[in-house]
Amino acid sequence: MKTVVYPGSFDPCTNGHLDVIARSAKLFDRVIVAVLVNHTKKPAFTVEERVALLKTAVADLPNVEVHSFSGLLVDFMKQVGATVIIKGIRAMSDFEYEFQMALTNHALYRDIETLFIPTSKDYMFLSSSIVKEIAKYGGPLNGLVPEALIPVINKRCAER
Ligand code: COD
Repeated sequence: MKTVVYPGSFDPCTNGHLDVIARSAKLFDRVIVAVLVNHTKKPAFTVEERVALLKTAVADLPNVEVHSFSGLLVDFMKQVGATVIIKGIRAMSDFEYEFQMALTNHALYRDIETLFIPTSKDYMFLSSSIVKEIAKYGGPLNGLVPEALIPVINKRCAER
């Protein structure tokens, strides 16, 4: 059984993230979405809230689980017995950062491989920051995040 881990901040998850998750779920037996407990950044959503939003969004994907982790990703990978990291790539700027992370994670744990999934063209511009910016000024989030999450995201971003 091939287990892969898709790590991120997911603050909040977007349709870009969910596209990568759904495509990974078709390729692998088990996909673990791993939400980073950020100690340095101040996220809009707590880790529990980010996990809950993701769980709602992936409810129809039976081979997808949502976990949280802190510390090094490679240590989490060892804990869950996975050796493949999935990363989404939008642009060359993503690639440069993700390439460095892939080499670092491989240097930290030789069994680890990182697989890059290119974004779908509809989500090339999409990020959690863009979603928060639109929501803060009351703009429409339709098509950018799952419909069910829109009220929660709008409420939090309006409060900030
Ligand atoms: N289309 C496709 N992919 C996308 C899109 C989109 N529209 N938006 C985002 N993605 C991809 C990103 O490229 C990334 O691969 C993933 O989705 C998650 O994105 P974010 O922004 O939610 O998460 P990041 O980039 O902040 O996550 C960073 C990690 C948590 C993966 C990283 O900081 C980490 O592994 N931290 C743990 C400490 C560690 O082990 N560091 C490495 C060694 S120093």
